[in-house]
Amino acid sequence: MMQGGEIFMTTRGINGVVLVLREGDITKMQAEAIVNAANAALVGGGGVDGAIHQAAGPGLMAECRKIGGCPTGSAVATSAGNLPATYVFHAVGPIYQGRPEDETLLRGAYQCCLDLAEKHGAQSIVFPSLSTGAYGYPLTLAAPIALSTVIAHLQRPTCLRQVTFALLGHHAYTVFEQALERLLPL
Ligand code: AR6
Repeated sequence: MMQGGEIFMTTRGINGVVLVLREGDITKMQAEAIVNAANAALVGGGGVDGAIHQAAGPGLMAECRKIGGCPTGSAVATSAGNLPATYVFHAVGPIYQGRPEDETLLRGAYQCCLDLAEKHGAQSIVFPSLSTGAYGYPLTLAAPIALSTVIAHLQRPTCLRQVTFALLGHHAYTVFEQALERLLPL
């Protein structure tokens, strides 16, 4: 029986960088950069986007409005308002349609955030599972794409010391855990 308050977490070391899978709400997790699952117009919405804007306060939307938008498969940086972070990286994953481009765009969204982390010298970053809510990307397909993009990035020189995936609900956590076990068996 699971006890209330139990924290589900898995970690791996990659070239001295810690990769963490953690079940829970991304707005409750601490990192220098928090990744938002945004839309191309950067106008806010539900899911991660709603929770991040709610926790950050109205200044975040003002910054997004000034930027004006972000292509699918890419990401833009703002400050983090009231969140315990320095940056929010607003990443736009694809709306899943079962096309080969979906994977390229999903990889691109993760990679752009990793590149923004390098550009800003962020040592820690926390990702949600992009595109797997309102945008309908099947978790079992999205998890290995997300993880393999991060793992490949961490196999090269990086300023990152910790990369965390914040996974809402035990199902999402388990799917990521199984994908990680296949990519980096213990
Ligand atoms: N913390 C961590 N994960 C979460 C949280 C949270 N607080 N809330 C939801 N998830 P979604 P998308 C999970 O819909 O699919 C918005 O309206 C959720 O269970 O947030 O990229 C935007 O404005 C799912 O697995 O993002 C866009 O229009 C994953 O995070 C659109 O939705 C992503 O779900 C983006 O859709």
